[in-house]
Amino acid sequence: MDKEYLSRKSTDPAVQEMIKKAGSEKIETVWDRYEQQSPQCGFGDLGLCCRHCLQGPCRIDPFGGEPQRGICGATADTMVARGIDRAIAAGTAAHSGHAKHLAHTMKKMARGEAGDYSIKDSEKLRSVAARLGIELEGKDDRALALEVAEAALADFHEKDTPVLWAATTVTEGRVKVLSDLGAVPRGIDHEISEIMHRTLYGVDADPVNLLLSGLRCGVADLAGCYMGTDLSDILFGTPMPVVSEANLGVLEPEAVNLVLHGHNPVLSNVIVGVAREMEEEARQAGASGIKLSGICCTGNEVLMRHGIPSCTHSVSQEMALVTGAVDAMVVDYQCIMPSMAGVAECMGTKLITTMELARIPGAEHLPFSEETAVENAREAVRMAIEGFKQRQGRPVDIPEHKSKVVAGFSTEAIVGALAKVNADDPLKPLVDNIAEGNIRGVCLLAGCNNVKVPQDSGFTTIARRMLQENVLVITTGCGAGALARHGFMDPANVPQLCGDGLKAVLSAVGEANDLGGPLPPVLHMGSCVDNSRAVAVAVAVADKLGVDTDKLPVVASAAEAVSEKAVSIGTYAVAAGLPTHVGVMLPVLGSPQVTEVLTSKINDLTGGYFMVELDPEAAADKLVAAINQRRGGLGLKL
Ligand code: NFS
Ligand code: SF4
Repeated sequence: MDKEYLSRKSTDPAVQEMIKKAGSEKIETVWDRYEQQSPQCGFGDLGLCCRHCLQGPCRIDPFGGEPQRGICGATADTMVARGIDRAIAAGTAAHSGHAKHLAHTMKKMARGEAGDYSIKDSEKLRSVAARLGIELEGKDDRALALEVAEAALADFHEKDTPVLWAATTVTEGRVKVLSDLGAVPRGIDHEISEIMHRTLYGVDADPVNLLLSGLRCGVADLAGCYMGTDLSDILFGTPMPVVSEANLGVLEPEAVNLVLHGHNPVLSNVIVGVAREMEEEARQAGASGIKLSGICCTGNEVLMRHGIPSCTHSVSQEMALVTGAVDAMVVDYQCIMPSMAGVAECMGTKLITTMELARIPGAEHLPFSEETAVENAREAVRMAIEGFKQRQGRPVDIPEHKSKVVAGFSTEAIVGALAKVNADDPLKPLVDNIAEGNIRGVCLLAGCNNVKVPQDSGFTTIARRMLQENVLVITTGCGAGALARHGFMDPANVPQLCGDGLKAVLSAVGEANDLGGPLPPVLHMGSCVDNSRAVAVAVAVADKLGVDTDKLPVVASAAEAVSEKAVSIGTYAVAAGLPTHVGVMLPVLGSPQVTEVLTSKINDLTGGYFMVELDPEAAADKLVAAINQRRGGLGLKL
């Protein structure tokens, strides 16, 4: 395997080492299977195939030849709009399913049925309850938590009033814009289910009407994400800055390596606590201790709250197993490749599924429930210790690469850090620096690593350019993972990465907080549901300036998107009025009408729009141009 071949797969040197190893040991990886799938179907790529009924599959000639309609008469525009709607619904179902799980956990906790959980951030509980319009007077935390959990669960079904987690989380102006468009959701599950209905055989054929319901579902996705963040913060604590590390080099050959992968902190958070108590058991088995690390968004959750290092992310998840050093990997749900079971078997790793809705053939299943959380977590740690014993005598290959990471930038942490600069008016320093141009704007880098993009290259290229242009970069999900592994969260790299204006701001805030140096170049805001935190910051800045979010010099980018969750997040970014870049092909280009709506016409309605740009340098140009245009609109100097 030559260098050029490897750098087309991943730009992470640790991952490259493991791809080489996988190649020499004939372990099949995601990149091998991508080659086996190539060339991929052009109809599918463009969104021009339909399987929504049993008369299909139908497809449409993108070059204007026959056929131009499906058997039922559906046009390219109808098919593409239906397809993208279903992707938005699936993404929304995932985020809000995660939030619903937390709501049930919180309800059980409040009723005394889940004794392993408690309220970790009572202040956040009170501020969320107040935002929802719940009366606080005379209520203790438990009673309030029950009301918040019930309000959360009530947001799922159809009701006469808007979804609370949507209507109370955006600016007042935005509520008006979305109401006028008919894009305020009335129940999260209701919007998902309505999309399944209208995209059924012979229901909605009007592309614009379809897209509008997709937009409304996207706003429901914001609600699901925001709820997920709120409830996690209440139950597990609101993240504050922590120092940690990222990349495969965090694995320790002498320790019990237990990797946490998936999304929901409801299990992983308990494992973190339990593992600390079980160190002695690990030492008795001959280990130096228990080394926890994370993958994907579960990794982000435990990094943000506990400083647990990140192992790797998304497309390179198999590579963690290829090290041979992982004793057990505990997964919950979402973004876990089914192939993990095969690689785990090859390497002698225990792959442990825990959730009823996410079982993987070949994995061991350890049923998890909130009522028995600590007991289940202990069992998982014991399985890892057992795995460690079985590993003895087998070789391991742990790449030496790892980067220092300062993470934990929740909205509260950012406001807290700014309050050290101006206690009376924390947002003033941020707003002033934007106005003066020390900070040109804000860019959110979010989403996954896609096998079609050399891993991390989209994120690092865009981040580099943004930082040079003095754009404040905030990040979530596997994008945050990418930037963490490449040193973008190490404050020592501020001088070489950031332009002068941004450098001065990061240094001033760092100094005011006695950090002994600047804030890191890029701020890690958490998992993908925590894109809600980025919305919260944007809404706070907009309210402070007295404008709506579509006027702010704020942009978003999912340079290496994979999951349907990225599509639903992109949709709410556009609904909030943000220019939103996607770095891979969306399956919409087969419909000129849908493409035009999403990339331009929607701009007249919400002020946001999608930009599809596969070249990250060109994408960076477009993002900077969009920021400059917004600055112009606010009368700020360029
Ligand atoms: Ni987001 Fe997080 Fe990663 Fe993509 Fe998957 S882990 S929820 S979907 S792959 S960023
Ligand atoms: Fe074909 Fe129409 Fe059925 Fe889709 S819904 S598969 S276009 S007949």
